[in-house]
Amino acid sequence: MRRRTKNIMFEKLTEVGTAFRLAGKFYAYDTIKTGNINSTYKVTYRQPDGSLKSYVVQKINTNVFKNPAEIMENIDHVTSHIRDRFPGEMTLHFHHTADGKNYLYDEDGSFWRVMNYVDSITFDVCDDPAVISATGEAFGRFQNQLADFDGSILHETIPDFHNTHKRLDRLFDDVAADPCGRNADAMEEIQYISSVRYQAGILSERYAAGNFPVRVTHNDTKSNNVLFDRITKRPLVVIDLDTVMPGMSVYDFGDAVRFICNTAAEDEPDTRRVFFDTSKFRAFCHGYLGAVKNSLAPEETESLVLGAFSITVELASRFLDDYLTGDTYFKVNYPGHNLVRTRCQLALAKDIQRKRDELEWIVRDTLETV
Ligand code: GN1
Ligand code: MG
Repeated sequence: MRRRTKNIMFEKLTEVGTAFRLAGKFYAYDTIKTGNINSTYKVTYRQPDGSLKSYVVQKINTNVFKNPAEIMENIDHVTSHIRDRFPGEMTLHFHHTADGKNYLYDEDGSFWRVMNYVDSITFDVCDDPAVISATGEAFGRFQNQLADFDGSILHETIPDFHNTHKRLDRLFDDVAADPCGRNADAMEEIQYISSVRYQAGILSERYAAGNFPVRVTHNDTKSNNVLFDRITKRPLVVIDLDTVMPGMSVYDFGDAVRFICNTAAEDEPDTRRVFFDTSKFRAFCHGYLGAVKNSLAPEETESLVLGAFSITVELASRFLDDYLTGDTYFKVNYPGHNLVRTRCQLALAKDIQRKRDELEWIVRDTLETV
């Protein structure tokens, strides 16, 4: 059975590579397991001169991205902007099919794209303050690079993606309907989210009302979305541009620290191991604020910690909503995975709440020193 799946994948990836006119002979492929939505593979070809060249092939999850061609248009706009304005900067390079498209719909209706593989390392967990600071710097620089980019030309690839207020409304609608009879497993979690519902939704409400700076944001600032040079441990390029859309900088900041400052994995089942590490927070702030402090508005610097709390509650509510409605959005590795993720994110949100004063102080102190 395994062998059969392997052969099917091998055949499929060969077919995709041919459509994108990748040179050489298909040599090998690996599945890249990072990511909760799309399927990602590293494929390697032997070139006529005997050398090996690798590519990243991705199958986009069209249940999540309803109109994936729009993602590719967005990415084209964003990477062209960065290439034009910052010629020395590395950007993602996508391949084209014979009819000039940077994507392929195969006969099953699956959506594929191919980009060059960048030899690099990524960090899912990171304890090195220099690397954490460099991650902050990379996302700060990304924000700066898009500062004069006209976000109105971008498609909203997932409507209301980080509208926490709406996400929470949807969660409580689904709690009311309880379509899979799973509410009983999550009473404590539902109650906690209900108790912070207002607080977690304030920023998105202010943004929706036009009372918060609109920026072009990445919207998925996990540390493993920055590629690093293996030797120098310096950032090379920010990847995963699928959700670049107008949004709030404080959510990009918040999502990054939500991920990188967690003392455990995003889906750690033992919540006693889940804390928000203030030293890592300081390191991230150093890099991020060093890059953007001159362009942030006062209401942004004042909302960074609330941004971290809000986006953490938002993600918890998305995991929980997916659990309650039958696990149709995020890939799950075992039954109850989404509930485990929810509990982990809520443990983290509670720790951010507990440490709020200290975190605010770190932000203020960092702003004075960078
Ligand atoms: C998803 O698949 P990945 O890892 O790029 C999700 C993000 C979540 C993240 C949590 C389109 O991102 O919003 O923060 O999982 N992406 C989408 O790990 O929903
Ligand atoms: Mg992503």
